[in-house]
Amino acid sequence: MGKITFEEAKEFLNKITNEDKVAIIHHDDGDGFCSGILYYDWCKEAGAEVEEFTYVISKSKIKDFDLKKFNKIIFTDLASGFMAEQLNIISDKEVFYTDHHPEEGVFPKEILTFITDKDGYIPSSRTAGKLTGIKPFLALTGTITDSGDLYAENDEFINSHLDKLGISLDDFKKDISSVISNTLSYLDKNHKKAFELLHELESIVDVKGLRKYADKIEDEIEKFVNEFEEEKEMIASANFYYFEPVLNVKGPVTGIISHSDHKKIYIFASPKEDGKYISLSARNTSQNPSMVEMLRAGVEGLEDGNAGGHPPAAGGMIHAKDLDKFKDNIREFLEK
Ligand SMILES: [Mn+2]
Repeated sequence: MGKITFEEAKEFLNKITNEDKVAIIHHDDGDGFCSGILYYDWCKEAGAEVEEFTYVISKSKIKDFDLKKFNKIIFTDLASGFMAEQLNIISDKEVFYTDHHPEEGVFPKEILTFITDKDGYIPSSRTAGKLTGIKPFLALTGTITDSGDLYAENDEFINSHLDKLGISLDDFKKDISSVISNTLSYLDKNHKKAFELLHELESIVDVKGLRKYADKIEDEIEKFVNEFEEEKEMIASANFYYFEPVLNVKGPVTGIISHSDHKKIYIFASPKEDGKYISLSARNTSQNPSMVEMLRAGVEGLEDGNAGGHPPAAGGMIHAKDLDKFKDNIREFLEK
C-alpha cells in the first residue's frame, strides 16, 4: 500500500469498528498528545478497544511495546527517520502512520503512510482534527504548542478556530497551550497520567484545572532565569551558566535566556539524571563563532565527551569530573 491520500486515510479510520483492537502510538510532546487523543477518541466512538502508548524518541523502542493483541496501529507525530526501520516487526498488522516531519527511512510496504511535509508545516494535530472532526480546541492546541503559528499555511486554520472559541492568539498561548505544554513537562515521568488529564478536557475552560501542574514548571523556569545574571560565570566572551533543575525546565530556561541577547555566546550546563554526566547546550544567534565548533573544541580529549549541532545552537555531554578541563578548552578556543 505505502503512501495514501487524505481520503484514503479517512477510509482507514471509517473502517474501524467494535471488532478492532487499536494501539495509538504518539510522540511525547504537545502535538503528539493532542493528535493521539483525537485518534483515541475516534476509535472509542467506533466502539473499538483502544490503548495509547507514548513514544519518547531516543528512549523508546517499538519492540519494547506489548502490541500482540492489537490488529490495528495508528502512529502519529513521530519523525519517520527514527521509526521506519523498526516497523518491520509489526507489518503483519494494519498500520496507519501519519506525521508531518520530513520523510526519512524506508517503510515496510504494507504500512499506510500519510506524511504531510510536502504541504508545508502542518502539525499532526491539525491533520488529526481534519480527519476526525473531534475536539477542535485540541487540534488547535497541538498546532500552537508545535509553533504552527509561525507558518503562514496555518493562518486560516488557526484564525478560524480562535474566532469560534472567541479568544485571541496571545491569550490562547498564555492560558491554554503553554499550560498544556508545561503540564506535559511536569508529568514527563508519568505519561499515562498526562494522557488521562489531557483526555479529560472537554473544552478550553477545563484547562484551568491543569494550572496546579503548570505553575510548578513556570515557577522553576522563573527562578533559574532570574538567577542567571548573578550565577553566570564569564569564560572569555562566553556566558557560562551551570544550574541544577529538579523539573524538566532546561529547554525553556535555555530558550528564554539566550533570546534576551542575540549577540552573546551562551553555554548552559546541567547534570544528567544519573549525576555522572553533564549535558551542555550552547547558543549564539550571530553564529560567530560557530557553537558546534566551540563545543567540539570544549570536549576535545575528554573521556566520552561529545558535541554536535549547528552554528547557532549545539549540544553535548561530558563527565561531571571534567567540567574544569572543559572550561579551560573553551577559554583557549575563544581566546584564539
Ligand atoms: Mn511532535
